[in-house]
Amino acid sequence: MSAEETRKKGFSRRAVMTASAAGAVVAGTGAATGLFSNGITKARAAGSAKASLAPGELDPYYGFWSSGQTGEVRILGFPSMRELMRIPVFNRCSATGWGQTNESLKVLTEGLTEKTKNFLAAKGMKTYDNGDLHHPHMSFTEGTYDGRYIFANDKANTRVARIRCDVMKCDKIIEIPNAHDIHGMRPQKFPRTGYVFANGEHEAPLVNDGEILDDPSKYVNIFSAIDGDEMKVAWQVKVSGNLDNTDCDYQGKYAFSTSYNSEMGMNLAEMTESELDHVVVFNIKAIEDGVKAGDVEMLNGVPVINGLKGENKNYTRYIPIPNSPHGVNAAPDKKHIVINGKLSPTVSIIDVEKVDALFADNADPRSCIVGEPELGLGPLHTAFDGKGNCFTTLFLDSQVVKWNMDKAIKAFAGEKVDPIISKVDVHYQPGHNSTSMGETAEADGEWLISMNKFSKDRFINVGPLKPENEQLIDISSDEMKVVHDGPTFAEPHDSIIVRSDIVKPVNVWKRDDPIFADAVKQAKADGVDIESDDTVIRDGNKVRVYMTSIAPQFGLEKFTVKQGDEVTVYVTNLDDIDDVTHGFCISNYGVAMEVAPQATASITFTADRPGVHWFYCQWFCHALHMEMRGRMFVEPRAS
Ligand code: CUK
Ligand code: CUA
Repeated sequence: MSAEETRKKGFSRRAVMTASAAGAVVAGTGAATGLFSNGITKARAAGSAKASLAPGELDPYYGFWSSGQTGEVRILGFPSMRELMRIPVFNRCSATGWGQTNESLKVLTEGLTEKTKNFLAAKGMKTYDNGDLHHPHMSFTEGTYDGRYIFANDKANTRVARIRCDVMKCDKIIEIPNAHDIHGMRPQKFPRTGYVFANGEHEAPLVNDGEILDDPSKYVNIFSAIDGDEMKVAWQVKVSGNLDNTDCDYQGKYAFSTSYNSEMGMNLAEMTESELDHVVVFNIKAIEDGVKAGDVEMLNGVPVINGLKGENKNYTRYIPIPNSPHGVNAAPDKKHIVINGKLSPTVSIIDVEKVDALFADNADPRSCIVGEPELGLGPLHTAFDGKGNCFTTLFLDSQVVKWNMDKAIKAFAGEKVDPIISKVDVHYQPGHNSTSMGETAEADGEWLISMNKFSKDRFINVGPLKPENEQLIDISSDEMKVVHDGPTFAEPHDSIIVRSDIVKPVNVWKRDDPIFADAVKQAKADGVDIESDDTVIRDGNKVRVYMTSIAPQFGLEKFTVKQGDEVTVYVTNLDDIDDVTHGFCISNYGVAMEVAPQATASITFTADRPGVHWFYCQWFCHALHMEMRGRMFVEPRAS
C-alpha cells in the first residue's frame, strides 16, 4: 500500500493514536496531544475531524448513560468518556436529597397508582427505593434529537421517567398500570415525541389481584403508548409473547417490538422451544382510530386494545423471526429496521415500506423482510454510521461486526456478495452499542461505544464484583479501532451520544420554575417573600422555616421548634453565579439536600430529637464554607 493509500484509508492516523496511547508524545504539523482526565491519550492529526481534548477543552458530544440497577442516569462528556454528572431518577441520592426533598418526593410519588401507594404505605414507604433503568432516549422532532427531554424506563417497578434537559433533573415519573416490568422503551421519531413506546416484559393476568395464579393461558403482555408531553398513558395494546425491545419508524406509522418467548413458556425449556419467535408491529393510526371508536376495554383508566395474535384486526401484525430476537434498531436511512437475533446468528432487516401490505392486503408477514445476514454468535444490538453501514454487538463472540445494509439486502436477493466488512474484538460480552447520533437521521459515523458486560482482566482487581467495560471505538474507517477502555459501575445497559449543540442546559434556575412552584405558593400563603424573608411560621404543630442563602451565610443563624413538630425547611439560594450551589444538612437528623443557584428546595421532617442540632452547608461554596452553618433548637416536650 502506498503512503497515499495508507493516508486515505486513515491508517496513518490510527498509527499515531496507537503510538500516543502507548505514552509517546506525538507532535507534527498541526498535531497536538491531550491527556484525558481518566487516562486516554489521543493525538490530533492535521485535518482530522476528531479533536483530542486537552485539559479545559470541551467534548463535542454529550453521552447519556443508563445505570441499570443503580437507577440513575449519568452524563458523560464524549468522546473523552469523562463522567460529568449523575441524575438521580429511581434511586436515592445522598448528595442532592433526591428521595428526601418535597420537590423530589412529589415526582417520585404523584405518578404511582393508588394500589401501589397503599401497598407501600403499609410498609411505611412513600415510594420505591430501587429501580432498574435500562434505556435512556432523548425526545425527537422530525427524526432527530431536539434537546427537550430524556425518557427512561424502570424494569424493576414498571415506571417511565422524564428528565428535563434544561436543568438535567427528573420532573415526572409515572407507573404504567396493567403492564409488568417496563423494558424496551423508545420515543416516537416523527413528526415528534409525541408518544413514548414502552414494552411490558413479563406476562401476567390482566387483572392481577390473585384470582388467577398458575394459569399462564390467562397471562398477557402489554405494550403502552405514553403521551410524553403529559406523561400519561394514552393507550395500551394486549399482545402475545414477552416484549423485549422496541423502536419505531421515521414515518410515524409503526412501532416494532421484539418478542422472545412467543411460546409463553414459564421455564427456560418452554421459553426456547420453538425455532421462531416474532416481532410485533403496531399500526399507530389504526390503534388511535380503534381507541376513538371505543374498541377498547377500560382498565385502570387506560383504553386497552386487543392486539393478540390471531385477532387479525388492523392493530398488530406478528412477523416470525428466528429464535429469541432482542434489540430493535431503526436505521438512519429511514427505511430499514434491524432485528437482532440473539439465539440466532442472524439479524433480520425489515423494510418499513413493505409493512403497509401486511395490514392493507394481509400479505405474508415475512414479506417485509428484505435481508437476514448471518453475522456471528449472539447478535444483540445494532448501531449505524449514516453511511449505509451497521455495527452489531455479538455477545457470545465478544465482537462487534461492521456490515453493509445494501450488500445484506442484495445477498438476500441472491447476489453473491458478503455484507460483512470487518470485526473487532471487545472485552467482553457486549450488550448495547451506540454510535454518535446513531439512532437519529443525523447519524455521523464518528464513534461507536460498545457496552461490555464483563471486564475480567482489563483492570486492576477490585474484588469479586467487577466493573463493566465500555469501549470507545473509532469507526471513521473500515477497520474499527478500540481506542479507550471505560470502566463503569452497575450497570449501564444503554447510552445515547448526542451532539453538544443540541443540548442547552441553563446555568442557574429560573425563579418561576415549576419544580419548586409548590414551595413558592406555600410561602405566598404564609405571607412570606421567599426571596428575602428569613422567618419561622407556626401553624399548629406544623412549622415552616423559610431561609435564604448567600455564600457563606444562611439567612437564619438559629431557629427554634418543639419536639414532635413537623418541620419544613425551605432554603432559597439567592446566589446567581454558576457553580455556587449550597447544601442544607441537619446533622444527626438524616436531613440533607442540594440548593443550586436561584433554586428553592424544601425538606420535611419530624423534630423528634430534642437539643441543639447544627445545620450546615454541605456543598463546598466559598472560602468560608465551613462557617456556613446555624443551630436548630428543639425544645423538649413537656413531660
Ligand atoms: S437490554 Cu435491558 S436486559 Cu437494553 Cu439489551 Cu440488556
Ligand atoms: Cu454554602 Cu457551602
